Amino acid sequence: MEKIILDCDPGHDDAIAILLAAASPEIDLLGITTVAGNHTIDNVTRNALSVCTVFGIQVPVARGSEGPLVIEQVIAEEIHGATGLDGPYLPPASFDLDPRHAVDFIIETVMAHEPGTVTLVPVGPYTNIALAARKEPRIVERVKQVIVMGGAYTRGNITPAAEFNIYADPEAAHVVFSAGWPVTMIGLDLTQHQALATPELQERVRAIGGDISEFILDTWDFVHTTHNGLLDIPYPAIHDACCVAAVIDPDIITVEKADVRVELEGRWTKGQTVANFQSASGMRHFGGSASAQTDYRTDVAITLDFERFADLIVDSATHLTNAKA
Ligand code: PIR
Ligand code: CA
Repeated sequence: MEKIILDCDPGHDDAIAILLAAASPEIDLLGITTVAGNHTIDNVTRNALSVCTVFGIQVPVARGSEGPLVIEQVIAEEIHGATGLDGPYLPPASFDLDPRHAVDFIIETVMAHEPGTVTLVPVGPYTNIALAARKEPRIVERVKQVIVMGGAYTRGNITPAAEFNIYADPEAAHVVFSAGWPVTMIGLDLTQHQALATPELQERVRAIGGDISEFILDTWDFVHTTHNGLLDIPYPAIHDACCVAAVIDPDIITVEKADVRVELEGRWTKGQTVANFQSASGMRHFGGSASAQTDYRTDVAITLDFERFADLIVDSATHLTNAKA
């Protein structure tokens, strides 16, 4: 079993990431940490507890950072609504928050497990992860890997160049990409163009029946209406669950190595992830010279095995529906 901490800002697609993490036999979900992103920390934390309640699961949930490290807070209310998870019915929480701050939860959990065994899965802005790496640098060596949802090497969703999780806290993203731990970047190139809730997938979820099935369909119905006019995609994107799917089955994605840098100052490109896939030394790499430069090697996700991904969602929803009955 792969041990993970899911750091999230639920968030419609974050809820599907929680579903996969909680239901899959391949995953040991050590805890959920929350971060301000899609909405305020109060709302996303309340949503995380509600989502767990709907799914009939109980894991430690620790509340995290209220806002980005340096810039002013940006939220994605135009996509996720006034609660951050508008659409489905959100029941009151059936259990209490973990008393620790998310940053301390991450540090204590990573340090309490064997080196090389805990995977961090940040699917909101990376504020908590960056703070944890700064507060306890030993976690950088100790975690197994970091599989992030965020960035894009083709096009953005919040600006032409930038993806929301990076744009909402670019300095935190810089810390995560440059820390030295193994990073896999699952960006919009994959999540917004290959991981969509197609009519076929929606029908398979509908066929399960029950309140978990209804909840999932309601999340997709809501973002389908808010995507309209904002994004040129035909069906709701299931961004965050792609990272959990890649923990369950690394072969579900293909990756290519690149040196990924976060644009912190661009006029049109702030928050862009600039990915250098080129390794030949003739090119002027970052820093303008071909030599004597740090090379941050990131595994950048390129393609998704969508059929396998869809099966994981249907299997997870079926499993939790049966467990709840
Ligand atoms: C933000 C998101 C999704 C769509 C828009 N337009 C804005 C959230 C998702 O939860 C995901 O983690 C990431 N941020 C995708 O940019
Ligand atoms: Ca998210």
